[in-house]
Amino acid sequence: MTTHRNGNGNGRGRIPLGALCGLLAGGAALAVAELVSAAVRPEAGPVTAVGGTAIDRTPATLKEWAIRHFGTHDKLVLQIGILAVLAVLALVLGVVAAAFRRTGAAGILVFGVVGALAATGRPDSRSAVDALPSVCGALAGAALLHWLAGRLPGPPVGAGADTATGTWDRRGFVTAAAATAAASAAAGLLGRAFNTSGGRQAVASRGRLVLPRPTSPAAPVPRAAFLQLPGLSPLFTPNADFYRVDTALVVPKVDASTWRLRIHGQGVTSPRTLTFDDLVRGRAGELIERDITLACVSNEVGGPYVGNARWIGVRLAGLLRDCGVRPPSRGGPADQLVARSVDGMTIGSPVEAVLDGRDAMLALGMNGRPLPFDHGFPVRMVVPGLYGYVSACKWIEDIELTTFAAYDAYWVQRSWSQQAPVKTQSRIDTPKAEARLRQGTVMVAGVAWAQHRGIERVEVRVDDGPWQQARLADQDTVDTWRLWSFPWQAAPGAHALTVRATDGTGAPQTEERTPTVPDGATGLHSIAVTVT
Ligand SMILES: Nc1nc2c(c(=O)[nH]1)N[C@H]1C(S)=C(S)[C@@H](COP(=O)(O)O)O[C@H]1N2
Ligand SMILES: [Mo]
Repeated sequence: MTTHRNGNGNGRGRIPLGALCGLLAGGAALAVAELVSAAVRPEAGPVTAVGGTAIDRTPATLKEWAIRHFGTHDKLVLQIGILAVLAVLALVLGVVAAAFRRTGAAGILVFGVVGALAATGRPDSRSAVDALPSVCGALAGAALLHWLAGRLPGPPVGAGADTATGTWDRRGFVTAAAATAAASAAAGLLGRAFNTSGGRQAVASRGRLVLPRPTSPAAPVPRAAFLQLPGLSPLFTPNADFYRVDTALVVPKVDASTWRLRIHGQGVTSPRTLTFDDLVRGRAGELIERDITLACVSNEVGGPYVGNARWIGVRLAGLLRDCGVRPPSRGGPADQLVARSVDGMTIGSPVEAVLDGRDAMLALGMNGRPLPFDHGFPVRMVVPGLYGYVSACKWIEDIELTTFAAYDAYWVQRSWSQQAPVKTQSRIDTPKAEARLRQGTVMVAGVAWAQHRGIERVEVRVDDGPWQQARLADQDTVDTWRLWSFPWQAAPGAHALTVRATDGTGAPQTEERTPTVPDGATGLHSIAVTVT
């Protein structure tokens, strides 16, 4: 039998009520942290910071698994996972607080320290102020738990140290809980609203941008390069549909008017710091417009992480030469160009490739629009023929010339190759895998890419039959993917359709299946369909 105190509280419900207090305190902590992060930096919020740290520390295999299963939602899944874990821990701390309220409250402070360490340890953290959201949130949560748990009914186990200030009656507790939850929700939503509308300067600077007229426009696209069939990718991927792969839990919002790009390092005889205006006005180098297909090394055979766009930007080779950079083949000391982004990503490209005459650029326009924030506004790199993780730094702010021997960039530190030219690939877009089709003529169609080598031939195989030539749409450039189609006389039954491409050097796509790690998947895309 439990002791009666103040005539109303008996011990029943002390544990579940404690758990509820824990949840309320945890929610309040996150809400306060969210609100404070709006004043500090959205990226400094504890969930974002811990999530970012988790992304950086996740082994490549697990990351591949997450991308494969959750696709572009992998980050949302991660954040929900963190919140779920925090909710369970808050419940536990609440139960602890019901017995030992100082210990429970101290537990919340420990989480504050973890969040603060994660926030200040991020590569984009520039000041200890980033600890504030976690610290303020934890202090608020701990104080709240201490207060709520202090008046729970029944005797606290650790009663010796804790003198209760009274006991909640039912109405008092419900009122306190509801008020706390409402205040947390309001603070959290307010913080969220500030955080998402944040970067107003950045949004304004993007809105003001009028894309410059390129001095070297893209060559006209042959009319026969376009091919429109239901289910087939368009030649140009609309910005809104363009795949997105990056480690940013909060998309960086960079103000173009204060943005700077520093170019420095080995063999850079005249280091430069460029403004956005320097790029737009052509003072940094020739403005070129080019059609380039971008592909992710994490793309599985037949996967979606590839897209084609028309980019406008400054030719990187001329700019680097103006800074004194020479390719290794001409005696330059640096063989690696390391691009660094505002969010601390590092991407290393071979200097030789960047200077070999291909259209490597600092892009500021994508399909006739300023770069979308998701795709690197204000400036990103694009290098035809190399996977994104070794070429396409978004939100770039620094270029350092160094060597592959001296430095491993972000993904290379995580078991990917230092160098990764795009592998020849082809994909069936239509029909879809497992489609049920009517017998007769079925249009099989898709895309094939081998950036900077071009696509020379695409063939389709039905079941174990012979390879048959597909019809190729015209080539736009060797740096773009090529659309193809194959009118198939489909007979009833279950069938497998397989595609293979041959690149511009005459090398057929390899049939050997290899995983995406360490330098891109190989193998043929094959789908099963049923014809009735
Ligand atoms: N700052 C930054 N740039 C980045 C990345 C990143 O995580 N952070 N990911 C790279 C990878 S792996 C790819 S495939 C391309 C994807 O570009 P997209 O999201 O515009 O399609 O961006 C590259 N640039
Ligand atoms: Mo990628």
